[in-house]
Amino acid sequence: MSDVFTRITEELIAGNLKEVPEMCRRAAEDGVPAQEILDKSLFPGMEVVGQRMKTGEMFIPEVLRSAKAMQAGLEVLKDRLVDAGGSSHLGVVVLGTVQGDMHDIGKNLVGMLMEGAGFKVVDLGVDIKPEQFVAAVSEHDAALVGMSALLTTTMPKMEETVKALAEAGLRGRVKVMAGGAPVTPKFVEQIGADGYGADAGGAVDTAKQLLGAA
Ligand code: B1M
Repeated sequence: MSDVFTRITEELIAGNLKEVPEMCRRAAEDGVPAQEILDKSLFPGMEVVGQRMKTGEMFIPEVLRSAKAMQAGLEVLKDRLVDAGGSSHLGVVVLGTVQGDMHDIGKNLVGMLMEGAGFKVVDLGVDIKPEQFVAAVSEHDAALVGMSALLTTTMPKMEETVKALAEAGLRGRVKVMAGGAPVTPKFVEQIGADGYGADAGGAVDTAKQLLGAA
């Protein structure tokens, strides 16, 4: 089985948009749990891509292709990844990647699992300004804001968003959580947010705890 994982990882690094979803589908149909495919092939592949990006061995267009291949793999695994028991309505979550940041794969995964767990997810997308989060909370009567950031340079936008929600008088009725590779529990505490998610599964657990649904 490790052979299959290695091959998916290699195709992801190569940015093969056809092979990655196809191989994920076949592995899942052969009974490999979707989470295992993620953990043992897609995540490690993205790690390698990140390393090669850092050292200049891979350039943005190539990284983007790998990102698209990962997204295609996630789409195939989506139904198998989500918690089938999550049919109840646990509350509205406004989700987005903060201003200046275009990374959305992790945020999309968080959204998928939250939906599967029973939250209604309003995904605002990427590059979301504090005022857009504020407007969406009012518009959708959200109980929770979920912010994602992958760049150290965009992390301050998380604090600005928490402040903007407070200035709009919404902080009493909406919980705020944050996650993304550079985000830490300490940072979350410092900016006055309520919760942290290390990964997509952890994000769902935190969301449930914050909304008293755990
Ligand atoms: Co970018 N990039 N990137 N990139 N990119 C990183 C983040 C980087 C670490 C690469 C590196 O140098 N090693 C680096 C950041 C360095 C830093 O700030 N410390 C970096 C950089 C520098 C850049 C650019 C500045 C490069 C440039 O232009 N010179 C540029 C910035 C663009 C912008 O945003 N303004 C850029 C661009 C891009 C692409 C567009 C090419 C592409 C993004 C495509 C897309 O997302 N649609 C891209 C990619 C793919 C990456 C890496 C390789 C992979 C990110 C990813 O998708 N990981 C990344 C290196 C890496 O992470 N190893 C890198 C897989 C994903 C499932 O994990 O997003 O961490 P992740 O999500 C996890 C958790 O973090 C968590 O759960 C998820 C599932 O486990 N999580 C949450 C995420 N959000 C959460 C929210 C929660 C809770 C948990 O609650 C709400």
